[in-house]
Amino acid sequence: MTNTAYIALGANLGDPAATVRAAFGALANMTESRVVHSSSLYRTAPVGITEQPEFVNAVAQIETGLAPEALLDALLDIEHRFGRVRAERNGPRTLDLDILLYNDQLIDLPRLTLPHPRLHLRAFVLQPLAEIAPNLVIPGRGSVAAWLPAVANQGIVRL
Ligand code: A4P
Ligand code: MG
Repeated sequence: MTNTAYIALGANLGDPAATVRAAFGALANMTESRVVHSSSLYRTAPVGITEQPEFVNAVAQIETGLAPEALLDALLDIEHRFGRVRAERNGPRTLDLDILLYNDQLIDLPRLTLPHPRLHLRAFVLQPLAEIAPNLVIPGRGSVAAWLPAVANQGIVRL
């Protein structure tokens, strides 16, 4: 379990807070993996399609023996178990799990981009990330803390 990864959790259908809490448990049960830090839950205004329910978002730091694509498969499997139906991009979802960072790897595959290409633009990712890893540097982009002021206008409340 020598790799460190950060996972973004998001939900805005059903009981999103309960879903995100249960999803932390599912991450902890992934093969060859353990959750090292869990952020607080945050209630966040929808970004992209704004005519949809508010989200609950959080971030987990994990240690894992899974390679990046195997980790993505494990996350997609958890999404399916939580009843995720993919309809419109950026639209409502029972559970969305994204890999934000995997060590300091840069990956550009059709099904996996690392670091997550939009993570530095979103308060719903940056704020929980800053809570559990204040000194984290996004490879190629600089520190999480340095990006926070740019998203200060995005609605986010710690639960
Ligand atoms: N994929 C590529 N890179 C990654 C990665 N680093 N981690 C691929 C996870 N998946 C990655 O994702 C589509 C495909 O992206 C996956 O099959 C995988 O192969 P998806 O989850 O089906 O689609 P999506 O999440 O709707 O699209 P996308 O582009 O991931 O959307 P975003 O940018 O993640 O935004 N507002 C608030 N407040 N909170 C939110 O959580 N989320 C979104 C989704 C929009 N607005 C939001 C929130
Ligand atoms: Mg996703």
